[in-house]
Amino acid sequence: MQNSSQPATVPTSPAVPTAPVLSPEVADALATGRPVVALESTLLAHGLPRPENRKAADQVEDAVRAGGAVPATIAVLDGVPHVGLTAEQVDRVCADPELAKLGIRDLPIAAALGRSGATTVSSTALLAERTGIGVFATGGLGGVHRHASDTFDESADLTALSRTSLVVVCAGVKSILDVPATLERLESLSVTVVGYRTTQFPGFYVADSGSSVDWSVQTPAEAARVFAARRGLAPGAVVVANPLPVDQQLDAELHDRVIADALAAADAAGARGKDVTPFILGHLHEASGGASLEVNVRLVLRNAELAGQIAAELAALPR
Ligand code: PSU
Ligand code: MN
Repeated sequence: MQNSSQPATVPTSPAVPTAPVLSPEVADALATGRPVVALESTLLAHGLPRPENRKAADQVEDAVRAGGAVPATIAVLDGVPHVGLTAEQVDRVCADPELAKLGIRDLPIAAALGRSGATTVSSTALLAERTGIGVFATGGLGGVHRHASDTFDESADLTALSRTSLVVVCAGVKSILDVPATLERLESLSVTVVGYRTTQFPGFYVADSGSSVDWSVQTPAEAARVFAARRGLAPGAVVVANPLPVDQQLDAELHDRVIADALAAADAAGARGKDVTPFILGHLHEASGGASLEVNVRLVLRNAELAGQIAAELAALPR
């Protein structure tokens, strides 16, 4: 992985190749053992509005660099998974309103039919791991939706993280979800979860979700060591939950009000399946007058920088 002298070679089918194409910068960094951080594209294409998403895409990559690592934004273009995008490729991801949202189960269809799409936490984690990238930054994980006992709506992110070996830096799970139920599922799935300098589990737009976790790490080096140990023991992810500082969070009263509105609107509109999360996030950004958008971008940038620091520590560990 990060300290090997060659980029990872991944199995691929001669009938329909699925091996990711690496940008020259990412390929070089992996070949020379320099730190790399994977970034997902669904949060750009489906989580943030156009045209603000395009600026955010550059800012997130800059934040990874500020943390000390090479950014590798991941998306599928014309059937080919790309790890590390050119500016034109990022333009495509951010501009196309028809771009698909691809979880792991959608990747073979995109590959076989030559389709394009943004990758979620689940599919980004899979492609990152196959490429030999050990650290991934996002905003908030998908999880168990409220009323999931009726709808069975639980994000594929959770099961993906149970079998994918990498560090995921996030601000908890999106606060539109059932956070306690999501933490229970992460426990059942044996996903390692640590708070970053806190044992209060972050609430995405707000510092504290009201749920706690058992463990915290104090430094990027500690997070890297936890992952090194996890990798030595069993496949699966280490979630590093990085809260916003209280003075940077979304106003708590506004938060509760707009989330209740957004959930009701999603219900009324009959949003289903993978449209639920983008619908609710879009509604929130409008209903909060852009306040939730600003906070969403801010937390992603903080996660990207911390991920860069963790990747740098990981690259410095002996393999
Ligand atoms: N983080 C954000 N915004 C987002 C997401 C994460 O700040 O839009 C995306 C991720 O791609 C995650 C997806 O995988 O939301 C979850 O979608 P679903 O609930 O349909 O699994
Ligand atoms: Mn879902």
